[in-house]
Amino acid sequence: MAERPVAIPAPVAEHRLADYRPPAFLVDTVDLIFDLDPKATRVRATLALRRNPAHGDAAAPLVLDGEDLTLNAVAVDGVALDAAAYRLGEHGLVIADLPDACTLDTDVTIDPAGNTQLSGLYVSGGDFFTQCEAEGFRRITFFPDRPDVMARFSATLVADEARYPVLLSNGNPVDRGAMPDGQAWVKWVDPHPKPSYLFALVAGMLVSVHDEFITASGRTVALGIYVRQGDEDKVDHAMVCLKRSMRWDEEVFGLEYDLDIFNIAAVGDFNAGAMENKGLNIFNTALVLARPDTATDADYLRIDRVIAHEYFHNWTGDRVTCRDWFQLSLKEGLTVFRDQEYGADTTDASLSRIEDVLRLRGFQFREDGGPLAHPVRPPAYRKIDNFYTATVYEKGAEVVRMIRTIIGADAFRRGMDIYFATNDNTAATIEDFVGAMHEASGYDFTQFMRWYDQAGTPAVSFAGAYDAEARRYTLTLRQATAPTPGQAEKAPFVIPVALGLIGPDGQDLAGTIDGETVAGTRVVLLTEAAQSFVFTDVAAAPVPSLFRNFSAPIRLSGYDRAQLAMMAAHDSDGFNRWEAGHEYAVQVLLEAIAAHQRGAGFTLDDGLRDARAAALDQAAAAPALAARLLGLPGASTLADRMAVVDPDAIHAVLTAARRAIGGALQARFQAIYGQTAYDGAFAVDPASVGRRALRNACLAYIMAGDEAAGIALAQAQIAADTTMTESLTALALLVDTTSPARDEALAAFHARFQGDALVIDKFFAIQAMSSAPDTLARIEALTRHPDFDIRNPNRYRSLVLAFGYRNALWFHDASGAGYDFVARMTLAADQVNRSVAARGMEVFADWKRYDPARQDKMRAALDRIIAANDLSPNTREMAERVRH
Ligand code: 0A1
Ligand code: ZN
Repeated sequence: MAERPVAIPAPVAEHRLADYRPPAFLVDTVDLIFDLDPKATRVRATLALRRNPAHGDAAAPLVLDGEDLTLNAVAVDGVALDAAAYRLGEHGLVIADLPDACTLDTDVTIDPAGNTQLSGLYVSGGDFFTQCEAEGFRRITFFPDRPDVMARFSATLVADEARYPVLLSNGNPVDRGAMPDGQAWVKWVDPHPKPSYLFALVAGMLVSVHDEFITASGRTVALGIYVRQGDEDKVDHAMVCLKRSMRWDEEVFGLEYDLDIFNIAAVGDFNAGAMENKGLNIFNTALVLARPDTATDADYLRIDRVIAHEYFHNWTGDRVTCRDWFQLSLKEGLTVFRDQEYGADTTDASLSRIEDVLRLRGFQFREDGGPLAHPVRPPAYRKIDNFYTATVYEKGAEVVRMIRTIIGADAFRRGMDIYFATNDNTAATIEDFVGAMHEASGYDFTQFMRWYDQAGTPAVSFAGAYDAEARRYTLTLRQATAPTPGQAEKAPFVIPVALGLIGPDGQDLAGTIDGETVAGTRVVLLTEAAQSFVFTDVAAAPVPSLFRNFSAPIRLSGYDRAQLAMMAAHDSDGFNRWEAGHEYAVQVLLEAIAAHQRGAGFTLDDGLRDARAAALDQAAAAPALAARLLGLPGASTLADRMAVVDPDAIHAVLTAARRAIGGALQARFQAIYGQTAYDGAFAVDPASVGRRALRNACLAYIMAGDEAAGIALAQAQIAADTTMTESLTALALLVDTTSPARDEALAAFHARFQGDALVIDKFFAIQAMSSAPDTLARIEALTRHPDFDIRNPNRYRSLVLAFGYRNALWFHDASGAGYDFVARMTLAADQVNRSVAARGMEVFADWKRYDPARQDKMRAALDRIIAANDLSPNTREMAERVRH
C-alpha cells in the first residue's frame, strides 16, 4: 500500500502567563443587534473603543478575535472601510492606524444550526442558546475576546415571534416591539460592565416558572427558570435552591444580588454543567430538572450545589472577574469553596466534607499524580478549554480553605470584604485576592503562594514519641512532593495541620504548645521538609488525629490498624472518624489484593465486618451516615494506592469482600431493608434521603450475599416505582448480572422513560458501568441504539466517559477492546465537538501505572489518536500531554 503523505498540523501557539500585556484598546460599550435565523444569523455590533494607556504602544493596531464569522461590512466612525484598510485572518480582524477613540461597526453572518461545537451561538432543540466562556464570544462577533476587556453591553434580539416568543439576554429588558413581517424584538441592557465571556442570549419556545426574592436591603428580584414545554413540573427544586443560595450569600458573606432580574435557562445540549452569565445563567438540563421519579437524590444534591455555584459567581466571577485565563482559579477555586461551604451549612457538614474529599481524591489527586498535572495557576496552555480541571476547581478550593484555616474565619471574612472593596468591577489576579487576605490578617503569604505555582500532591508522614516522665509528646511531620511535568524540584509547602491528641480512653487530650493549652482541635503549620512539634503537659501517650476535616490536600501515611480502629470508633472529628475507617478498609483490601495475586483465597477481615455491623447499629439514628460507613473504598481508590494497578485483582477482591460481608450480615441487611421501605412521601429531606441511601446499600449487600434474594428484591423495588433513587439502584444491580431479569428490566425502564432524555442518559450510563461479562459487546451495540447521538454531550458522556471513568474492569480489559472503544469514539466525537472529545483523553492519563501489556495497548490507542490527520487542537493537546 502506498504511503499517504501526512499533513503535519501547525502546532497551536502556547500562551504564557509571563507574556501578559494589557489590551491595546478598551471597549466602553458594545451594542449588539441579532437577526436570529438558524442557518444565517446576522450580528451587527457597535463598539465604543478607546486606546488603553496601560498597553504602552500608542500606535498599536486594534486586534479583534473572530472565528467562523462571515464579514459583511466594517466601518470606523460611520465610514465604511475598504478591504485594504484591515487584515482579515483565520483568527480575526486587525485594523491599523485608528484614532485614540472611535466607534467601530461590524456586520457579520454566522450559522448557529451548523455550530456543533456548542461554543458561541448555537441551536438546541430548535431554540437558540449561547456559551461564551472561555473563548466563544469570538464565534459571535469580532471582539477583543479576553476577560480584562470589560464593557457595558446591550443586545437587541430580533426573531420570528411565533417560533421564538421568549427572547432573553443579560440585565433588564428596556424596550420591545413588533414588526410587520411577524418578527418581534426585545432590547436588553446590562448596567454592569462585564467581559465578553459572560454574554448570553436565549431565544425560543420556552416555558417559564417565576418566583421572587426580597434581598436583605428590601429590593425585590424577579426570578425565572426557562425550560422546554413539558419540563415545567421539574423546576421546583432548582427554584428552592436558588432562593436558599441567595439568602446564604447574604448571611454568610454579606453579598446581595445586584440586578432586578435573575434568570436561568436550561438547555439539553451543553458542553459543561452550567454557566454564570450575568443575570442569565445557562444550565445543562441535567443540573436543573428534577422530579423524584426521574432524578436521584444524588442529582438533587448536585443541582443544589451547581445552582449555588453559578449564583455565587455573580460576585466571585462576574463583579470581580479574572484578568486572564491563567487566573481561572481566582473565580473557580473560590466559588467551589463557597459552594462547598454552602453544602456544609445546609446539609450535614461531615458528610458533605466526606463527599467533597472523595471527589478531590478521585479526580484531582489522580490528575496531580500523572502527566496532566499542572499548578492551580498553570504557567502556559494551548487551549484554555482543556484547563477547566479538577486542579483549577477542586484543588483551588482547597487552597482557599487553607487560607481560611491559617488566618481564621474572622480574618478571612474581612479579607473577602477587602477583596470586593478593592477589586469590584475589575479583572483581578490571584495576587489581588491573596493581597486582600494579607491585609486582613497580616500573615505573610510568600511561601504559601507555592500552592498556586507548584503542582503535585505532597506526601506527609508522621512519627510520635511520648515521654511519660516529662509528660511530653513530640510529633514529627515530614513532607515531600514528587516531580511533575516541567517541575523536577519542589520546595516545601505551607501545610496547615488541624490536629487533636486522642487519649487511651478515646477522648481528646489536652496539650500545651507555644504556651497555649488546647484540648480539642488546634492548627499547626508545617512549613519545612521535616519539623517537630513538642506538646507538654500531655497526660498519656496519645494517638494524633491529623488533618481533621481534611485541613490540607495532602496524602497522609503512617497509621497502623489499631490506631485506625481506635480513631474510627472515637475521634471527635466526624470527618476523621470516617477517614480512619476508610483507611482501615483500604489497607485490608490492598492486603487481600496482594494475597489474591499470590493465588491465595479471600478471607474476610473481622474488623472490616465489625465496622459494617457497627454502622448498622446506627442505622435508625443516622441513616445517611450509616449508608456512607457501610460502603467499601472504590476501585479507583484502591488503584490509586497500587504500584502497578491490577484491575482484575481489584474487582475480584471487591466482589469477594461484598459477598463475604453480604453473607455474614445477610439477616441484618434484610431486616433493615424491610424497615426502610418507601413510606408514601416523595420528600427529598435529609431523613428520607438517608433512608433511601441505607436501603440501597442494604440491597447491594443482600444481592452480593444471596443473588437470588437480591434479584427478587430488586425487581420488586423497581415494580414499586417509588423514586428514581430506588429504581435506578435496583436496575444497576440487575445490570451487573446476566440473569434474564436484566434485559426485562432494561426494556421496561426504557419503555417507561422513553422521551425523557435525562433518564435515557441513565439507561446508557448504568450499562456502560456494568461489570457483567458481556459489557464490551453491549456498549458497542449501544452506539447503534436509535437513542445514541454523538452530538449530544450528555449522551456521549453517559456512554463513553461513564465507561472510561467508571468501569475500570472493562475499560482495562486485557484484550485492549475497551481502549479501542474509547479511542474510536473520541475520533468520531472530535469531528463534531472538540471540547467534549478532548475530555476523553483523561481516561488514559494513568497509563504508565499499568502492566507492560496494558501500557502497550493504551499507548497504541493514544498513538492512533495523535496520528489522525484532522485531529482538533484541543484533543491533540490532551492526547500529546497524556502520551508524553
Ligand atoms: N464557568 C463555568 C464552567 C464552564 C466553563 C466552560 C464552559 O464551556 C466550555 C461552560 C461552563 C462554571 O464554573 O460553572
Ligand atoms: Zn464556576
